[in-house]
Amino acid sequence: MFVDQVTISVRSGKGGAGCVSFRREKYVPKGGPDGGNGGKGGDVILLANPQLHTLLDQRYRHEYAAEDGVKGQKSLRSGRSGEDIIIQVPCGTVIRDSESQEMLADLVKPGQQFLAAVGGRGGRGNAEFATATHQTPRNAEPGRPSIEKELLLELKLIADVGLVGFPNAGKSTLISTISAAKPKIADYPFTTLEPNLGIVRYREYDSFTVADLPGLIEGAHTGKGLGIQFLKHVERTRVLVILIESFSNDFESDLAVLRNELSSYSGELSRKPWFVAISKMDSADEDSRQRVEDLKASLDVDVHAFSSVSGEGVSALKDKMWNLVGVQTASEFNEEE
Ligand SMILES: Nc1nc2c(ncn2[C@@H]2O[C@H](COP(=O)(O)OP(=O)(O)OP(=O)(O)O)[C@@H](O)[C@H]2O)c(=O)[nH]1
Ligand SMILES: [Mg+2]
Repeated sequence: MFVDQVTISVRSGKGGAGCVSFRREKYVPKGGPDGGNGGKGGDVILLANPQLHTLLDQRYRHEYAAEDGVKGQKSLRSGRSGEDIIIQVPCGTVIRDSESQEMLADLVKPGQQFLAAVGGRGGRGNAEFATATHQTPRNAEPGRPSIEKELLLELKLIADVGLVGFPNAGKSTLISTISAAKPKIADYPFTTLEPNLGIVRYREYDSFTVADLPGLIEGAHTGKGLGIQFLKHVERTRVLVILIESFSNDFESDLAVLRNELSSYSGELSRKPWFVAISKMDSADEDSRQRVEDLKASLDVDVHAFSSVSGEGVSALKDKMWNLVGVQTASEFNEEE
């Protein structure tokens, strides 16, 4: 199951109380204060783990509490600190305060962390309060309280390539052909209800990720079909491939509809680098082949014909994806510099 939004509550550990104690030894009549400090409460940390691709774990468990610090003890012994709790989430998880909706963190890179709730400091024991004039302090500090928060976690997949197209265009078939992903494929619309991520092995040592998205239809931005909610997952793909099947009667108008749905979602989506891929070329007749050629001539973006069934054009399609991702990555890199 693909889960892309979930609310969790987190609580850090309380600090352990400082201890009030006086040294008692056989031949020392008046021992000084020897109460140790309390231990710090555990932190709650969210950690981006590249092995995870959904917030499913957090759907099943939504309360997380770190351990409290242990109180201080006599003989100046400090209490043990409470254990931190580490919540593993997929890369691409955006963390918000569930009340204010304020964005607190965006865990994009593997290993990136967010300290969601810091553990309470331990209280100082009475030994720390001894001064030259006040040698027998009977006070110690309580530990600092824990912090509780409700967090909204939202996953926005990070893929290199996003596949966008009408239902039934052959998006899932393509991803199952070029990657090990095994999405459901069927000859009816809206087979894919949740995005699938596939890793495409490229040449010997390289790879890139492709997201197969649910089908888009005209009026999706007004809620038709599955709507455009899931387009949040293409917000962070580097490039888009717009898939149109060779059976289409009118490539240009299909393309215009799809482009319009993308720009209705956000201007940013429509500015992403993209090209067109015409699918199911194995079943294309002479007429469709000619229309593909006409489309190529009329557009100033690339048009690439392929078939997942016969394999025609698939390897060149991978090359195209790889090249466009490479160009885009290089320009992002230069922007960062
Ligand atoms: N002839 C032919 N049929 C194909 C090809 N690729 C996909 N199909 C068929 O087209 C139908 C739809 O394929 P899917 O991959 O499920 O399409 P989709 O774009 O993922 O559809 P949704 O998930 O509903 O949006 C299935 O019956 C596939 O077998 C192809 O290259 N050639
Ligand atoms: Mg599909």
